[in-house]
Amino acid sequence: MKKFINRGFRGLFCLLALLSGQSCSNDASPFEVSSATVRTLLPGRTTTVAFATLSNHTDKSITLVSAVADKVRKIEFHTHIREGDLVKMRRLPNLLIPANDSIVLATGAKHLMLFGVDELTEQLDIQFTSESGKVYSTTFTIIEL
Ligand SMILES: [Cu+2]
Repeated sequence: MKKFINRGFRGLFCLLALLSGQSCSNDASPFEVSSATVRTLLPGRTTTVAFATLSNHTDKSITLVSAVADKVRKIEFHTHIREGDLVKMRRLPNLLIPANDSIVLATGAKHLMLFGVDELTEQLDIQFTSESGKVYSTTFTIIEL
């Protein structure tokens, strides 16, 4: 249902763009990051997490294989798995966003894990690289817990 609405809105924007004489291309922003936040560092800590909604507006799946940011030593893709009563974090080799779909990185689910963070100010630019070598530059907002 959500997928249908998203497509409907995109179609509407496209139609409006065409009516006002502008071009309409689905390739304009093939990969979109929204609600992108990084939790501020706790005192004495250099590890934190980042959440976002990652949207793929293309007809092919996008597989993100790495993420980097200035002043961050390492960024890993993580997920949570339940083992009996325990919930553990597991590293994922990549993040796959299906064609014309979104994935949500959230508490207790998939997330970005940031290690060796020197400092966080208001924003953090994170660059994702896909399996096909495309680089996507995104901006995350720093939030308090
Ligand atoms: Cu984690």
